[in-house]
Amino acid sequence: MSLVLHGYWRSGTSYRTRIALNLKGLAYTQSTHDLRKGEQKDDSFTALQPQGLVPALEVRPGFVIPQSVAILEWLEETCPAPALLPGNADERALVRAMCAMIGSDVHPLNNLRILKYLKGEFGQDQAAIDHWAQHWIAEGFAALDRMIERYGADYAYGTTPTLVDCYLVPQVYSAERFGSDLSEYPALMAAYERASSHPAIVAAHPDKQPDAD
Ligand SMILES: N[C@@H](CCC(=O)N[C@@H](CS)C(=O)NCC(=O)O)C(=O)O
Repeated sequence: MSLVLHGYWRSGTSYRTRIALNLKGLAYTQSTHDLRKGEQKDDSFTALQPQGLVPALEVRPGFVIPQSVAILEWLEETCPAPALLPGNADERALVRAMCAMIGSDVHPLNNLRILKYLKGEFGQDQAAIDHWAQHWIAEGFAALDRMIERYGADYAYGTTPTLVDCYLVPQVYSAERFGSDLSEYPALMAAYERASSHPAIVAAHPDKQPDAD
């Protein structure tokens, strides 16, 4: 299997995907699409991902998976060890719910195209944009903190890394960039600190990527 991750070093969803690939111990190469230059909208990339959003995982010629949630689920199905989902259905549902708190209810509201739209269509300045991002992060993190308090041990869910860590670590990175106050989420931040020192997760950090500047 020769995997190509189409992404961008600072993209949270690319970061999420790199964490899962690294935790699974899979080799991959990266093809960068510079979001600052709008390269995600180039025809060569929208031929692979019609939305023009990174990431996309090229598995083999002619087979590309768009959407990080689909990529992560595909990785879990095709490379089951080490497992990033627990063994029983109840627990898997909880892990997926915790992922969705970030993946469905926080990240999409803070995505580049949303923020650009707020700026361009509604004339919002950077302070208003940061306020907007901080608001949705605070709402999502408050709920997730309670879930981690209840279900986390060393990691956000249980004692080993799960898909929740793939979502959590990049979202904290993003929250820090938006200037969020993270002191109100002790369980979440403890899980973040634990996960972000895992070697596979360290290696996925944006600053360590070949396209980082
Ligand atoms: N639901 C998508 C979201 C992907 C996404 O929002 N990617 C961002 C980077 S984190 C992007 O490509 N933004 C480019 C843009 O907004 O034009 C996924 O999880 O893959």
